[in-house]
Amino acid sequence: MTKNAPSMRAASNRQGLEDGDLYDAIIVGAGFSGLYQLHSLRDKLGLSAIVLEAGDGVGGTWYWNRYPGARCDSESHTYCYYFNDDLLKEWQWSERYPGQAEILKYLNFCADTLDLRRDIRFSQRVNRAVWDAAGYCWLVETSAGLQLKARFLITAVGCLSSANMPDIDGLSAFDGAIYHTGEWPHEAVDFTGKSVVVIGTGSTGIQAIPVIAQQADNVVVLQRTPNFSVPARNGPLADEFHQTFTQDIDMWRQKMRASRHGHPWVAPPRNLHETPEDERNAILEAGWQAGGLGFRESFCDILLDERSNDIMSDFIRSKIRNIVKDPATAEMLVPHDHPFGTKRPPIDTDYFETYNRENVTLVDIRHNPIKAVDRTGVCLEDGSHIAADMIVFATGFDAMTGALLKMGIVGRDGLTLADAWSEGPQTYLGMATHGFPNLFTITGPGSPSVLTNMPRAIEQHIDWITTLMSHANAQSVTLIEAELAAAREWTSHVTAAANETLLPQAGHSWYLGANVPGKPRVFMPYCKGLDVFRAHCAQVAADGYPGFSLR
Ligand code: NA7
Repeated sequence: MTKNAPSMRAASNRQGLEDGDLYDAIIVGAGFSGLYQLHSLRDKLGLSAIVLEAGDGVGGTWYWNRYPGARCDSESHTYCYYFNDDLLKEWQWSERYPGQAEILKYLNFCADTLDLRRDIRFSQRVNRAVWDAAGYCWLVETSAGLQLKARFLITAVGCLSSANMPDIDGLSAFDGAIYHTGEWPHEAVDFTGKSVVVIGTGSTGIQAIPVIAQQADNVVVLQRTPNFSVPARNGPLADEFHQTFTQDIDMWRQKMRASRHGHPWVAPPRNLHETPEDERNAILEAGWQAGGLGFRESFCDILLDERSNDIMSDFIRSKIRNIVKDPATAEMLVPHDHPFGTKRPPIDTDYFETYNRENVTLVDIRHNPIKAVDRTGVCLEDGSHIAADMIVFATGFDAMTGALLKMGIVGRDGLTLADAWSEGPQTYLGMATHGFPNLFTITGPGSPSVLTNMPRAIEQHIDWITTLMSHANAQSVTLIEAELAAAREWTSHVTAAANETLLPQAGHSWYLGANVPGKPRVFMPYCKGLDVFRAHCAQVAADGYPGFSLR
């Protein structure tokens, strides 16, 4: 143990900490990650931990993203905690894919069942966190003026939580209402009788546009890049589903553990381009009819072999042309600048069908960009004007690093996280950064995160971090820091892994940070698979944590 460093607190004396006292851990964020991390540290290790949350309720992503049509792309019975069978048995999902309100309710149920609220401070946005080398602790401040200190700082801020709002001339002069899907109001937004402009056709726009179109007077979609999308085939789940599921929880758990993405399926070992045409067409059609993210996994080489990807991409293109009745609109919707799956693949409910509605118009802003917004609508470069009562920005997020960099994190010797990552994030296993002792980033850049069914990646990270903290406690280790060489090597490996695939071919994807002006272009998520990553992390633990300095 480092001389004079405080040791971790035992369960028996963690009660009744005051604000000036030293916590074992401050966790930032009360979504899926923060809740489970609190439970793990407090209830499994008996440490003193507190969660600071910017919102006034739990839920994280699902607290903020309340836009019309907000729904998870993972199937309900897989998009939940698996660390506790009782939670799985007690909670019954109503649809194949859970909607935002239901997920939020689920996370509130978990927070209540596990009695987590008493250790969460709401309406506390962390805006500064400084490593105090003399005190061996993190000093954390919130915008509400709260100051706390803790030996460990654990970020549980999600990968997609910092809204990306384009800087458009004249936006503040707009007389109507402006919304960003990632910061949606808590009260219902009524589109009845309104002219609505939607900007963005990523997963979010693809979910929101069909729902808004059902209510609004007219909708104009401003599309910069056409996107692939596969039908979700959402629907209600029968009661029998829950009964059958709860009898076989372990089977589902094992299926997800065996999978690259943490979903309960594994791509069969068949290459698309080598499969005879009749056979592959039948497989693709069956996958399309089944719907969801499993479509991509009907063959194993979609992200590895351009020939196979071309066939799958063409299959989707032909579906778009079949669904959309107006040929000019259909052509505008057909993706042409990236292979399928190299951007986050959306799944939808009636997205392409929505363009057959009389009240929906698609406008290509790739060739005719937005020039400005004025009092009454959006002006395009060619001088045309689109009148609007409301503008909905479905323009995504400063993904994976945005929320972390906004927290004002300063590590050893005054090094800011922004400086440490000025050329792109450099982490060891996505969880630790050299120069930032006792800081863990759950599903940080360099981990599988957004390429997976998130709760599976979250549980893997938290279990691993919790085991490491337990090990540190047992060994009287008070400082844990990623070594520079290990972080460099891991980050190079993350890049090399991406370069073995087609993923970097989507040059404008947020996986690369390309959606935010000035952001370094680095492929951030680790793409070898959650199964491979889990095994690697387990080996690091078994070997005594090489790559970490434990003092
Ligand atoms: P995405 O996937 O980043 O999509 C954002 C969309 O907004 C995309 O179509 C962008 O076009 C468009 N965009 C972004 N900035 C602009 C500007 N300045 N002008 C016009 N259009 C713009 O975000 P989502 O919220 O849809 O999805 C994020 C993740 O959340 C999703 O993958 C799920 O994991 C949940 P572009 O393609 O960049 O040309």
